[in-house]
Amino acid sequence: MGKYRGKSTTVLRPKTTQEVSEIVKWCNDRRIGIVPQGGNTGLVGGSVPLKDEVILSLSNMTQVRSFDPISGILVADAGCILQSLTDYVAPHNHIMPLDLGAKGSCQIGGNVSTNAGGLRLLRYGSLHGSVLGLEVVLPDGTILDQLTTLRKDNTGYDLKQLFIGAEGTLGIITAVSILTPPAPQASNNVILALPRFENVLPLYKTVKRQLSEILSAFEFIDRTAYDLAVKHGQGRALSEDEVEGAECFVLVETSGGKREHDEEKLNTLLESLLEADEPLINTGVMAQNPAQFSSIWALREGVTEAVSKEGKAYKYDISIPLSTFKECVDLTRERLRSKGLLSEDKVKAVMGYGHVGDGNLHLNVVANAYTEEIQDALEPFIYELVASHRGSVSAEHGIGAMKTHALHYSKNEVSVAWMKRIKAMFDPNGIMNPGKVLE
Ligand code: S2G
Ligand code: ZN
Repeated sequence: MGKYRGKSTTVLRPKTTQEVSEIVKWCNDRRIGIVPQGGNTGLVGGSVPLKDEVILSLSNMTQVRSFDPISGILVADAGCILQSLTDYVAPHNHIMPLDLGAKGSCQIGGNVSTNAGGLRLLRYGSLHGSVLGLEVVLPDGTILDQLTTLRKDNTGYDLKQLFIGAEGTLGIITAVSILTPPAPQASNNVILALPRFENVLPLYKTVKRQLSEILSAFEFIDRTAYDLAVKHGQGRALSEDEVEGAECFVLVETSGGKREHDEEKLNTLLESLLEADEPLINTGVMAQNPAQFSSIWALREGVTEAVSKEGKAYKYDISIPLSTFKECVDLTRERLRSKGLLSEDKVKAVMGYGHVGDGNLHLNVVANAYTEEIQDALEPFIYELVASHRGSVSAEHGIGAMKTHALHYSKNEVSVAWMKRIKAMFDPNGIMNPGKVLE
């Protein structure tokens, strides 16, 4: 995004856990700050130095340590790129339990460290469930080997959970043991054009009921986000007249065991939606082949890239009640308009897209430049809006450096105080990703 810039004299690229351990011990003894860095695809500045910290890159740790094609349990170095692991398990008819637009460069260690959500959480759950074990180098250099490949292990406190989502502030994840699900025999998707956003909720209810176990993703894109994705060449799933009059779009993916069975379910769903007295959708297009399946996904996954090509993005990754998604986007747009900031030369677009099934809205404001005027108009306005709905100021992107001051909107004082005690216990010298997550 070109939003976070650090100054560091040194990047270290260790090849083994032992080397990571020796580096960390050296830095800890000398109070030298460390920024652990994976694919550097984060969106809240979590992997960028704030002062002169050493960057410890995991990019040279890319070994797959083991894979059991029966259980689907994969043990891999933290620096393995998500797409590489997807390609590794595919011939064994398995998939990774997470998928996100940054898969070509994000690393599994960073995914776990940020508890990345992505596009498959609705079906395969969060990394807190699919991660079975971790190998972590603690701030004093100690190697914490919890790299179990056990589905069940109820022996004492589940320490690994502390590092999932800790954003490198409690230690450096050097290897991950993760349960990969069997690849669905058949996947398909449809893109639906809706006349009004209000239809998303009843549509979600209908789709869940009709597709039930084969539903694997339910994503929405508002019209502004759709037009931007098409403008920047991120796929064109619908024709002009199919888009006509649509206020937002929904991408539904199915993953099941039998293509004919799943397609019959999808066709029945589309027919029932279109034949209803008051149709919830204007139209829908179902992928007829792998290329069209990818093109429909490219539209949703490509919004991030389209936003970055359009301008400077203020990204608010929030969890709020589904019924308030559109209101939050509209209130933000009105806020900017009331401040005289909604114009081609200041704020070009305000849009919403995201994971309906997870209650996760990606509220994005695209500006010509990052300015204090726009920042002040957006914050704390948006955080207060989220807090008014008892939502989360960070659904999946984490806190990083961007939201340390906003943590209190979603976590009470007692919770933050105990987080600080845990941080002080693991990292008394404060060398591990300083200035991130906690103030
Ligand atoms: C998504 C990716 C980052 C963003 O597309 O689901 O999590 O906010 C986002 O564009
Ligand atoms: Zn997302």
